[in-house]
Amino acid sequence: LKKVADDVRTIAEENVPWFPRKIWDLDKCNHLITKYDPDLDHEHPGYNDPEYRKRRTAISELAFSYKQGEPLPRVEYTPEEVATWKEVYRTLSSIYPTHACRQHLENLQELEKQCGYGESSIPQLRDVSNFLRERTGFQLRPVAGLLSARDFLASLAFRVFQCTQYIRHSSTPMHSPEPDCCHELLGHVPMLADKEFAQFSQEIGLASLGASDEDIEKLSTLYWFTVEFGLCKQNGAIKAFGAGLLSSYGELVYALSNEPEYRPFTPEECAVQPYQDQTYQPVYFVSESFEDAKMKLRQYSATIRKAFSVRYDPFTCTVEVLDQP
Ligand code: HBI
Ligand code: FE
Repeated sequence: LKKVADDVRTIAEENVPWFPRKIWDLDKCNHLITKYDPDLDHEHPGYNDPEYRKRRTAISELAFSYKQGEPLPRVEYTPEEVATWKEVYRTLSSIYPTHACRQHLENLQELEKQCGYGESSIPQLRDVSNFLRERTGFQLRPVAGLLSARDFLASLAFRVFQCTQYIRHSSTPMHSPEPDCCHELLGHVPMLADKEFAQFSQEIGLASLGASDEDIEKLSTLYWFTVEFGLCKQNGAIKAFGAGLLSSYGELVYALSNEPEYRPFTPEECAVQPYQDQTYQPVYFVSESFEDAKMKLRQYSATIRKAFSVRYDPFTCTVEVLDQP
């Protein structure tokens, strides 16, 4: 009888997609999706600008050659790049007080005090990563562009956030088809400095490890409608916590305009909601709080079919794999 049970387990394990077990395995989580790459996407505002593409490639090289544990590369930004940053910073800062959630506002203030945030220079990932490590244990890692959802989510399990370092094209300061440092530094970083939100992010990552392609798709949709485009209730008003909103003036205004549809956050519903990344979202999910969203995510994660469970060991930066009882 025991023999049969062992065989069953072996078969289940063989079907599990590879996943990183230790933080250093993230060096292998580097599969890029090129759909919005300025060298290949004709719609990219930098497609017809060889100077921009050269610069974007040079900064991407820093990410390609990066190995876990090395000091994060510093980039000396050009006056043109800083001018783009300044415009983005100014415009977004003007509506944060009315549109951003409390955690974002408070942490952005801290970043201004402690991390050199402001409109006159683009913060360096190294300084920002050190700030986050102190706050929530999250660290940044440079990435060359859009990663596969599996690789991107896996890094969250280790409290590592994959962060682009190049900036959007100067002709479109209010929009970028791909993630850029404005999106990461203004949208994601202030949120990753919040303990409850950091925990929520890591738990999406843990749920993704070794999951089927179908479940990765669901988790990445869940990520999309929360970490990227999530809204939450605060003091009776709806505020934004999603980084895609907090880094896009147009969609941030639209999202809180009462024009789109609002639904209470339920992971089951959210995970299968079709979305598109070319225009504003037709529907947004509203969380009661990060605590509430985290508890709902936990219940949802427990329903994902896996032959094992995982636990993160922060002392060794490894994932322990436990057999389901
Ligand atoms: N890659 N660099 C980067 N940044 C993202 O925000 C990102 C990604 N790859 C996939 C992805 N987001 C989405 O699929 C999420 O829904 C996981
Ligand atoms: Fe993002």
